[in-house]
Amino acid sequence: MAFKRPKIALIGGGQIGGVLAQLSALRELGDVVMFDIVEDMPQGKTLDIGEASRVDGFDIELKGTNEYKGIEGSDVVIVTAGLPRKPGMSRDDLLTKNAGIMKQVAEGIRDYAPDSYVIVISNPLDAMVTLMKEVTGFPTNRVFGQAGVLDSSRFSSFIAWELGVSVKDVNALVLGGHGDTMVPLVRYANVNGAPVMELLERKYGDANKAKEVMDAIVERTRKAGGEVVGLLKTGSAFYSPASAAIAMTEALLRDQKRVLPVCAFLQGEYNVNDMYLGVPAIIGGDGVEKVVELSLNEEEGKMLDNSVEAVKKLLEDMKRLGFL
Ligand code: A3D
Repeated sequence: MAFKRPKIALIGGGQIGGVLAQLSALRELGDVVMFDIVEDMPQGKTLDIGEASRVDGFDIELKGTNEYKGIEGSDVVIVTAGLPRKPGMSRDDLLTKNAGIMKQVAEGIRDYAPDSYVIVISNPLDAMVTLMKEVTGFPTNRVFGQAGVLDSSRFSSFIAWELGVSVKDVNALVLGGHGDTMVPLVRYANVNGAPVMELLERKYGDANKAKEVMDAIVERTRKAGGEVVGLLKTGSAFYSPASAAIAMTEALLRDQKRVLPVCAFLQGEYNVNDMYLGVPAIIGGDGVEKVVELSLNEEEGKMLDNSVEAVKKLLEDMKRLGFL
């Protein structure tokens, strides 16, 4: 048997899809095929990235396609297909459009890459991952979503910037759905083991001020996506979401057993049944290998319940619109 490079399919060749392709190549994670419905665009983007292969020094093949047949044999599929909200569009209109796209994408993956592991990034994330699982019928360890790696990276970055320490030494985790109800876990946040709240109290010499600063960091984390949108004016964050999904892809392809916050299917963990939610999980060669359970205090538990309710509402909307 000859060895061959892994194959990574990107469904959606927009802003995030482009960075995913470039990062996959720079890290030599595998050959890349980019699928999009826009004619010639994925071919052009992948050609452009591929033409830097000599400069960047990667032996990776990049292709663009407008046909699902092109994703045949893919080991990993990363999904960013979707439409942004347009003026005058209601929340239901947007959900109907994006769920329609996701259904189509899931059918393509089911038919042409039946053995693949699927990472969904498209919003509304928790609903789109659920639909992906329903339509493909893949086991839940092979269908998961990216949100928590990014939300946690944002939380960690804000803490590092506030404390003036290297972000490499910050460990901070965000649980829950990808939205305003996400749960940044302040009590577990630490700098190489030192609790962040203790460090803030030492910095300010005042527990109230430390709490105020942390509350602002938590709020900024919850609204970080909107902050970027507000500055960009058109489109949403794309570099950091792509980096986050690449960390997950690398953990999978290199069987790293990393503990990453991902949108995973819960069956009793965190007292949640048969539902996708953002939680830490071991990501290795078999996808979501195990959900890692943290003990939560009453306040954290309540915040997570609140997030679960928000995701449930989203799923009910999907049912009402005939998608689940
Ligand atoms: P964008 O640049 O618009 O790219 C989306 C691409 O999807 C476009 O190239 C479209 O042509 C393509 N597309 C549309 N319909 C189809 C279809 N039926 N099949 C295949 N491709 C199709 O968006 P983006 O790359 O900035 O964002 C992609 C998605 O990620 C959006 O849903 C965002 O809301 C979401 N997003 C999620 C996060 C998370 O952390 C969860 C962060 C940022 C963005």
